[in-house]
Amino acid sequence: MTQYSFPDNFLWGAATSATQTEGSIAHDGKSDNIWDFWFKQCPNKFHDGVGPTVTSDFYQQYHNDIQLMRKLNFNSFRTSLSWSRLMPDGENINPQAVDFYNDVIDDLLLAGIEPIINLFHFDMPMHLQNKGGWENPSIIEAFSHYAQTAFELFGDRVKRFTTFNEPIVPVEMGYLNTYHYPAVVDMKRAVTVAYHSMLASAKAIEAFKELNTDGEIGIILNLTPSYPRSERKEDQQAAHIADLFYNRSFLDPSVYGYYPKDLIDLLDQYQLLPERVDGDEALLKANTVDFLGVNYYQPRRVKHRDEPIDETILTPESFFSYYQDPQRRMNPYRGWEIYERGLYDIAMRIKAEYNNIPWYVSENGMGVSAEERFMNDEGMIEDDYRIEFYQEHLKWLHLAIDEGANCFGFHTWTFIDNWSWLNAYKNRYGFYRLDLTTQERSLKKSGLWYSDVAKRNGFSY
Ligand code: BGP
Repeated sequence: MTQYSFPDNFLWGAATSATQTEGSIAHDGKSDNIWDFWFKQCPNKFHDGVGPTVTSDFYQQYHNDIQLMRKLNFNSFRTSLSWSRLMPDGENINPQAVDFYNDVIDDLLLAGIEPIINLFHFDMPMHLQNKGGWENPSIIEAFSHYAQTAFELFGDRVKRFTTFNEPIVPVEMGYLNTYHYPAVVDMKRAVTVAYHSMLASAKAIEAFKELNTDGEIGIILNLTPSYPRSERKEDQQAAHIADLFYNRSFLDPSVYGYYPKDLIDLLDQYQLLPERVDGDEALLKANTVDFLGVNYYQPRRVKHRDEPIDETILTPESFFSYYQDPQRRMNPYRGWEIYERGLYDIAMRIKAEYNNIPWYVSENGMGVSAEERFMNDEGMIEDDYRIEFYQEHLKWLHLAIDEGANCFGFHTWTFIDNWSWLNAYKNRYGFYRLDLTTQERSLKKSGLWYSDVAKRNGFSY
């Protein structure tokens, strides 16, 4: 048996987001975000017709849920603030939202759980989306005003904030395919959305630094290592381009404060560069992150694209193709590849190419359908597949840390089964099973296992 011990003060916990757990979407002054609006407009767009109204009801049940986290020996937990709850009209602060988030933060601290607070997790307030959302440059000021408000309200107790969770996702899902609102396909607009997100992140970081607190600010990125099909120059170039679009377009401005030259040249060549104004470069350069959160689910396997580029409908995939490695192992429910070593590769890359900046695994998890199949006589779901999934990722992470990776924690996705943007409750990820009829939470075997890992700061295998 090998003992896998993690560094002192390593963070153990889970992540989630406001929209996926809070519910109460029209309560206590909250205004609509794009999800609330879209669900009202087109419920059929949502899996099983289930929208963000059906959640684990964190808005009402946070106290109980935090006790459950404590039982699992969490020492940290990440969720997001709902922008449309905290500032329903973008200007005025909603006192009921302040009370709610204050209570959540205080409860977490009382339970010995560090709150990590994220500001944006896919949930643009509708009144801002109506003005163009991330496309309109005025969003940069609006976001930094919201961010500053959050820092002032909660920064006395929250020591780690993050500006965004996966900023590529609203770009990709909302502007390159039609899964998220506003569901358009337009690469030029997508690039603008990505650019404004990065400027907004930098502006929020500037506001944070001006407050001069003892806290830290980071960003959460879903990094997808891009592996070329072969050593051929063309496949390598395809992997390089996939990496530019999906990783480095957020990683480089966040950590270095500037964009990769290859990316700028490529966008320029296809007239895709966003409008830039004086001061943008300096803003990015001066406001880089203190730490990174890395969400890791799966890699990208890419190859040279043989078909000619159709300039009338450009997307990142105009410049490379995907291929399926016959050896790969899949999570058949979510359709994502399981490749644990990818986490090690990310860790080594951050060490070698990104100044070994402090980072933590901010999401990693396995969504599985129809888990009631695995329920034992005592009513516990025996999700050994999930335990194995985490164990294998943690082994690679442990090796990376041994080799000098500056990783300070591991958060799973997620704590209680939660609502998913595209799949509602089809794939479950939680340590606790959520009964949607009774709201009952029941511990899965993986939760029991994780509580032990968190307690012992590691595991033996
Ligand atoms: C991440 C998101 C989460 C969560 C998770 C699982 O990309 O940050 O919000 O949804 O993926 O994905 P899904 O719910 O689509 O299975």
